[in-house]
Amino acid sequence: MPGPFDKPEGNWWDEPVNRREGMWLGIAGVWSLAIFGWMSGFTRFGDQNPVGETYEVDPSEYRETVQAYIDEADENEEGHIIPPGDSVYIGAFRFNWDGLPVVLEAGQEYDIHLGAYDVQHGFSIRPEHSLSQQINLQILPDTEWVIPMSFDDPGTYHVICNEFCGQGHNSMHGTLYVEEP
Ligand SMILES: [Cu+2]
Repeated sequence: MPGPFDKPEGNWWDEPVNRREGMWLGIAGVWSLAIFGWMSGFTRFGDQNPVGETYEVDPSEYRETVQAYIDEADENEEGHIIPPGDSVYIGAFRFNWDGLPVVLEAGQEYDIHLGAYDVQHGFSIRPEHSLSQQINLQILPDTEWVIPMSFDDPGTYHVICNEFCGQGHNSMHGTLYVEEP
């Protein structure tokens, strides 16, 4: 039996495609079309894609908006922010989060406003009981992203930056506390 590195015998490059080869080529063709369609469908159907609206905003202006929201908000004994309404503002900067920790009610829909003051940051939310479960969003300076979001289960949710943003990146952590209404 010839080894895999042996030169094949005869005029092997000029043989017609045999049935089995043709069948596999067909399967590969159909499958590549299927995953191509899947890729396109993934961005159009289902709830897996981030929604909401984006606005162009000056980073310093966004910072003022977040500050005004924090001034208006209440605090619990631990100093965690209780949003005054359905809008929650979060400002990412090197290397912390304005607007966190925040206390939210389970089951209520909030408009989460995300923005950055300096560079790109990542916004990753992970429930404490299952840290590998997560959503990941990108936060850009110059852009305010408003995302409707509600939490089904009460608990502690960690927010970490998952976009490398500088030397203190690994310490960029915040918390969402979701409580029973
Ligand atoms: Cu970071």
